[in-house]
Amino acid sequence: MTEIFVEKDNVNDDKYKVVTVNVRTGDVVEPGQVICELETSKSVIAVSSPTAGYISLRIKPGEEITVGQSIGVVAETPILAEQSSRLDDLPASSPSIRFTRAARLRIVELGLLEEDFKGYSVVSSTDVDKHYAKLNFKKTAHEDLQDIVLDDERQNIICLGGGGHAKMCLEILKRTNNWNVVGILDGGIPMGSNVFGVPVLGPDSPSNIEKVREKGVKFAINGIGMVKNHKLRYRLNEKLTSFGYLIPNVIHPSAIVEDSSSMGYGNQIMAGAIVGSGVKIGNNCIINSGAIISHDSHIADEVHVAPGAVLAGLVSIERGCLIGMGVTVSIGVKIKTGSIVPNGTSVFKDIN
Ligand code: JB2
Repeated sequence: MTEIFVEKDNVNDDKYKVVTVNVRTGDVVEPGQVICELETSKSVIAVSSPTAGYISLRIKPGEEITVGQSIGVVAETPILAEQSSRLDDLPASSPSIRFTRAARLRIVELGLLEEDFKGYSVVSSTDVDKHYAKLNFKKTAHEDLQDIVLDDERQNIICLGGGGHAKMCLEILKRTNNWNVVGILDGGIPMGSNVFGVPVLGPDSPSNIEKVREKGVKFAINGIGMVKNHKLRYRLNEKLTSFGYLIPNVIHPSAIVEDSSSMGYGNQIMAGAIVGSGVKIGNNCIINSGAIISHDSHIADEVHVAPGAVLAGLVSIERGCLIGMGVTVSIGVKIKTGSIVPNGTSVFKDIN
């Protein structure tokens, strides 16, 4: 049985208001399926099911809930789910510090310890990332940046992140041949190692980002896909822009981008994607492998259209949406800011 905790979306909030509840007790849910929406002081956030199974939620629209509170469970059987919904008031297993599931996973991923979070009452994955960044920042003196070799013939560019998505971006940069990737900034990969021959220079501490810029590197690419935490991706874009980097569009040579389409900056159009006639794309979007954006559609900033998603003509996707793998969106449909459309879904009506 998996508890569903509400993570902190912004440091100032301790309470959220339940806007919608999209499931009923006993419904079968898929991992990533949006189960409810909560209003924070800044936006409305979608909460997704952490796993597949029978759901039981203990919240109602209009209710105010505490950040970090368990709002329900996903269980392997409907009976377990129902039993759990009657145990609302049992204390958490760890009365002093409570970790969200995502936080626990992140702690293991980053090699941290739960004891590192003494003094917290609730720990979210964002808290874990922040703690990790602080540790890295402390460890990183100004000179803890590997040397950079600039190229006079090509444009020099730095890549943030060296994981799965970054690899795909590096391949595009390599193929187009106009770019010299001077290095990768990623605190999660040992400094001095390399990804596809590109050296890992160190973490992306502000001093490192600034230092690379001062050495004359004007361009940067955000190589973080962060399906699970796409807000980190936005923050990195803001960080790069604030240090004066230009974030170019990178387009795989096998992608088809019609002449009549237009896009801002920082977009990543991956292998085999199709951007149709009259399509307008904002800034910092990922149009992932094999995705199809049909004619006259409008994709706002920071949208990720995952591999194999198909958008019909005149579709409008607002800022910060994640359109899952294999999703189909019917003609003219509008999907509102920050929506997460689960893998394989067919969307026939507007998501408001
Ligand atoms: O704040 C950060 C940071 N946090 C994690 N700054 C920088 N510069 N790097 C950061 N990272 C690093 O991002 C981690 O240390 C790790 O090396 C990398 C994330 O790699 P991963 O392969 O886990 O995820 P991804 O974001 O590259 O790719 C995800 O999203 C893509 C769209 C994956 O789910 C892919 O499968 C997916 N195609």
